[in-house]
Amino acid sequence: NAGNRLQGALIGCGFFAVNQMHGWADIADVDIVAVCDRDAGRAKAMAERFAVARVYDDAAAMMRAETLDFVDIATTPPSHRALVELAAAHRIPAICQKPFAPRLDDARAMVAATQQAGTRLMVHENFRWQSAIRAAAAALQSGSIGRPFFGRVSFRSAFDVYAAQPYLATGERFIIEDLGIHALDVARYLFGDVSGVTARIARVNPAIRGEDVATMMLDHASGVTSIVDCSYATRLAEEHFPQTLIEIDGADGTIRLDAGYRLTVTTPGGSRAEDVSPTLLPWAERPWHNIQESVLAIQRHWVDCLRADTQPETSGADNLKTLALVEAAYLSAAEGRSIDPDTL
Ligand code: NAD
Ligand code: 89Y
Repeated sequence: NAGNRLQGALIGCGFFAVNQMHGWADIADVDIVAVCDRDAGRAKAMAERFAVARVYDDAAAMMRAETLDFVDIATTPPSHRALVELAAAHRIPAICQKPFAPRLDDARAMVAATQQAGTRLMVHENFRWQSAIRAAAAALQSGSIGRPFFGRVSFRSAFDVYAAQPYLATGERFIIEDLGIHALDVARYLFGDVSGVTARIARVNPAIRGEDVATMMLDHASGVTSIVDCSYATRLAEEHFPQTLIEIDGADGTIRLDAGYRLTVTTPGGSRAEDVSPTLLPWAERPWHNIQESVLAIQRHWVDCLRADTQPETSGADNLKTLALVEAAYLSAAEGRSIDPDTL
């Protein structure tokens, strides 16, 4: 196509997709040529807002009619499998929002379908792309704190997420599947593969159906033990939504990513504190700006991978390991024992 620009299409024009559309608008060599939502009014509104040429209420019709370099699936999980399989059938590379699928078996089938089609698949697992989290990872990888032995990835808030995402209040599963999944992925990103998960869950808010508190302990093959804890029932003096806080203890020092995007690295040579606040993109809205910046970062990564014909960091195959941690956590909480995610 003209000038080797990439032509993409958005599927699902709801709450979060607006960020993805802003992200695409910021990437010079991508054109979103069509948008689709089964609710035609939402698709039309998104097309008008972002000056998109064509509008569909049926993804299959869109994939038949358009010549696409990729589709960006921003629907809620129940539709993910059918849409990824549809893209694979049309040999169209696909990005799929997290949670990748409602269950591990669906996700495995989605990876198999894209592998058979020979098309790329990336899960929009964006938290590891937040600049503050990248800064903590770079400090760890520099080796300055020595061999890590303990980690904590923590997300505690009382922000009203149900207002913009009402479906979060009605599902049988809530915080591990929706938010803990990001924190579990960050733990994998920092400390590597996991051989054991022990979890406890609770529902504190009586107005929702699923769990809004989860405390998980992970055994990493690297020798690190990590705690991944998340809560939407934690009222603090200062609301930190949507910041992920990180603690890493190593043989020679420590790393702390504290509230307010303050990164402190302590080594035998002393302590160094740095402000690693995300860039406030022109379209961003506090407090969402760290997530919004990570949306642009992961979408740039996708374009780089398509251009170079390489696997994205959070490919479908990679994300099976994060989704296995979600399943392991629910099973551990239900049965009160530690679960090896490789047995699922
Ligand atoms: P939403 O309900 O606001 O929007 C989803 C849209 O998809 C709706 O307009 C719906 O009509 C449409 N849709 C559903 N099935 C469809 C189908 N088969 N074909 C076409 N359209 C279809 O949901 P949301 O809050 O925007 O969440 C969407 C996804 O984004 C979820 O998976 C959620 O977990 C994820 N999310 C990710 C982040 C992040 O930081 N990565 C943040 C928030 C939400
Ligand atoms: O859906 C969730 C996500 O992915 O990031 C925060 C969120 O919007 C609410 O928990």
